[in-house]
Amino acid sequence: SNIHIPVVDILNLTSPSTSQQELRKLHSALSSWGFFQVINHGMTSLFLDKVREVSKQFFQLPKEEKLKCAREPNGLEGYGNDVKFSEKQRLDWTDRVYLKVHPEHQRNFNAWPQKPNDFRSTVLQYSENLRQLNEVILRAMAKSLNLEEDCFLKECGDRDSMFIRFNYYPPCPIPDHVLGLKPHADGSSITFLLQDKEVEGLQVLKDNQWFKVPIIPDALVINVGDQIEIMSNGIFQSPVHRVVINAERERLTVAMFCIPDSEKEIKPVEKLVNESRPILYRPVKDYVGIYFQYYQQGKRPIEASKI
Ligand code: AKG
Repeated sequence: SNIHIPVVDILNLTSPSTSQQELRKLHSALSSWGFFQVINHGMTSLFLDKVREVSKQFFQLPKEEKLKCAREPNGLEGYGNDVKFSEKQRLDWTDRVYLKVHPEHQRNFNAWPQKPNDFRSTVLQYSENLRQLNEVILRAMAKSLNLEEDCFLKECGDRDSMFIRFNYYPPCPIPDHVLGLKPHADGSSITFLLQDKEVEGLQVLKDNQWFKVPIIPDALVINVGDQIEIMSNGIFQSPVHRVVINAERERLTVAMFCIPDSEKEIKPVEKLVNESRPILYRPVKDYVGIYFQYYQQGKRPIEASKI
């Protein structure tokens, strides 16, 4: 079934008189679904189409061309498929490109597609837009919890990173037997997703049931990841989601993961801990490192931090 995840209007969050109603909507979306969609985020429909277009053009290149930016065997960035870590594992039906876009000095352009020609400039522009939007969202989230506006933001700094993942799901002859992406929750603080304009596939788990995340063409889908679940002492829920695939149609999405500095300790905000809401998570460092270990063992990484 479809879900009615709230659609939040950024203009109502950024005006001097931030609308209380919009903040309540945000709070309720994040505490029940962990997902919401945003409109009026400042990027035009034309620009979002451009992001989708350069991504799709890359995946349509001949294999030899794509392999020029192939992920190294033990590497993280570049072009490749699902990472294989066990013989028993059922691989996700997907082609991907994974790149670190922030901080700027850590960009490794050797792993970036050289074609199409405007791939790099488009992705850099998109990343800069999302870096700014991330700040707006972090402020709004803090306000919706009655915290100081910069409460989450001051935990972020120049050493925080942003990774972009282009997901291309080709049509699959046996879509009922394979997934585009296995169930998981994100290890990020926040994830932004630009969905395919026409083909659905993203589903979110709630009360043991899978719900489709509907397409709103010019909106961005946002979900919180485990690190915000920890900082919010569990008030905001990092949702488990998966991707189903399609027998006839290809699907393309672009995910951006915002990740706090791995040297910093992540822990519940003090003001969100009290007698009626005891502390639920212990402090963690380098959550993404823990994340991969747990994920490969088939466990939910957030369990590593639960008290
Ligand atoms: C991811 O890249 O982690 C996603 O969840 C992608 C979701 C999608 O392709 O709809």
